[in-house]
Amino acid sequence: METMLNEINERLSHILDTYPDCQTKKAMYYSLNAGGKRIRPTLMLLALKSYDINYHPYIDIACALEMIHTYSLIHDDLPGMDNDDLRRGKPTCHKQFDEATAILAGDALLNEAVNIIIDAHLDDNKTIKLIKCLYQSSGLNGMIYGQQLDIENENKEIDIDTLRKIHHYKTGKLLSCSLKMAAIIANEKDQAVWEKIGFKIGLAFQIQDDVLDVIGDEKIIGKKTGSDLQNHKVTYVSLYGIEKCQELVDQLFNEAIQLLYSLRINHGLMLCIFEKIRKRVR
Ligand code: GRG
Repeated sequence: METMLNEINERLSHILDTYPDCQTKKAMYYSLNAGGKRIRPTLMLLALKSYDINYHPYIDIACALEMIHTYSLIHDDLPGMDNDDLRRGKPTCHKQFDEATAILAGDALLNEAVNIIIDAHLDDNKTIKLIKCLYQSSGLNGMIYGQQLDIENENKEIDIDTLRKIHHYKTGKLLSCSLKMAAIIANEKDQAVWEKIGFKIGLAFQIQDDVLDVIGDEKIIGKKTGSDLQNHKVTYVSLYGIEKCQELVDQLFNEAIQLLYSLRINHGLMLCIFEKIRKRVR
């Protein structure tokens, strides 16, 4: 997995090298290299590997996923959105640079991600399907809708169904897209199962985020904990408590594993990454 991470990082740097030198490029570089866990590209490439497919021709597709993820974080931190000063223990993009540069860096990542997929020179039919999957998952039928729901429900006493819906779109869509993209390349018939697995992992991931906001280590997470409580935010923890949340996370991972076993793949790699995510402390 370490080699795969290095390959993703090297490729992202190489992609950035192709753009003209300017503040926007520096900000893109800054945010892409600010310590992200690379969960989405890693999931995609490991899913490909579990089909015994050589993942190297597809690293750029995985990089496109990380670019979309990074754009969403840069824009999410902006004063007009969450107005955060810190991400992963470092100043957010607009704090390190300025607001205009952060907006442009996010916009550039969003726009260049599609060019990266086109320039990967895959079969045309696959290219179109991959682009459709990525941009439907991140667009207004996906991540952006999740953000919209989150904003309009701020400071409201929402119920569990609304909370689940927010997470489904905001976190689940892009995460399950990572796995669905692997299926588009490897075996299109498996897409629906991977999508379901992605939503289970995505929800578990988000519940873990709520738990980490209460019991996580600030130094490891890279931001202040307790913010949900302070902002009177309805979370899985406020609705269920820590212990029940941990049970829910385990249950979601077990359901994801059951689904995984319905696929004709080498299961070991995915089991390994699921376990890593299940035990995550940041
Ligand atoms: C398009 C403006 C705009 C926003 C989209 C996804 C999103 C909405 C905002 C990001 C903020 C957020 C907390 C989303 C929930 C998903 C989540 C837990 C993101 C963090 O993902 P990690 O932990 O991040 O994979 P790293 O730091 O490892 O890259």
